[in-house]
Amino acid sequence: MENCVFCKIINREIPADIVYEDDIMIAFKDIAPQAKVHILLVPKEHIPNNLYLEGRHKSVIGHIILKANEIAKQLGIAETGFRLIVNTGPHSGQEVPHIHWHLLGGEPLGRLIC
Ligand code: D5M
Repeated sequence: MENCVFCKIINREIPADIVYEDDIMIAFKDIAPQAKVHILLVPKEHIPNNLYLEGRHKSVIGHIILKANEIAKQLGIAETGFRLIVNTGPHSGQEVPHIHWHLLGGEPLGRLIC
């Protein structure tokens, strides 16, 4: 998708600190971290937000959520715990209209974040 910052990262048009990638998704460090560890998990398909998910995306969603566990383990935040967040639409504060899961951890988290 033209002008989508996350599509540009996927297409290597802009740089990112990538921690994981496969055919379905990419994971990279958030540019403005809100916790010691703050990773964004992003499907390669441009899906604007949670409301645009369809039945055919079930395997993509499952893949990303399972990979979140692996990435959390790889980054050493699994045992102490982490949070996965998906913002959807204006009231959530969603800034980038390409669905993504925030993976946050590495320290105790406040109740409201992202
Ligand atoms: O979260 C969007 C998140 O995306 C926000 O935490 C900043 C992050 N962001 C924006 N641009 C970049 C780049 N170029 N690299 C890494 N991270 C980025 P939202 O849920 O949409 O509010």
